[in-house]
Amino acid sequence: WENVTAGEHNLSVQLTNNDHTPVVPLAFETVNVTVGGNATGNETAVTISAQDMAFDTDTITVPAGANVTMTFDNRDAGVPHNVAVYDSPLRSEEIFAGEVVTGPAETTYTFTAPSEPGTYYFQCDIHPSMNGDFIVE
Ligand SMILES: [Cu+2]
Repeated sequence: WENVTAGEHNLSVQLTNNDHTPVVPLAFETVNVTVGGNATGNETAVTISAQDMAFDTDTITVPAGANVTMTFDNRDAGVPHNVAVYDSPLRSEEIFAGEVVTGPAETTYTFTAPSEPGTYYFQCDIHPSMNGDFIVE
């Protein structure tokens, strides 16, 4: 499994007949798993999509220093987009620049958020009018 949220999960299997009724005697097993992050538990997942030349959000918020998993869904057929994070709209410092994908396509970016809380900036590098605040808190 990918993109499993942090926390406790139960995984269960049960043996059944072809019609999905349980075999008798019952045969099943359950395991409890805890999905954690690193020692600080600082994992976060965000999703963003692009459609009709616009992102579906103008704000992305992540914890400071988090290991970010960003699922990006480009729904614009034949149009290349990415998501890139900079220090500010002046883009004097690049924090992360995601690979450009041509829609319809979904991709997963992973990067580390700045350790310093504040309001940063994200945009599509191909279409900088697609942008918003990348908030680190
Ligand atoms: Cu774009």
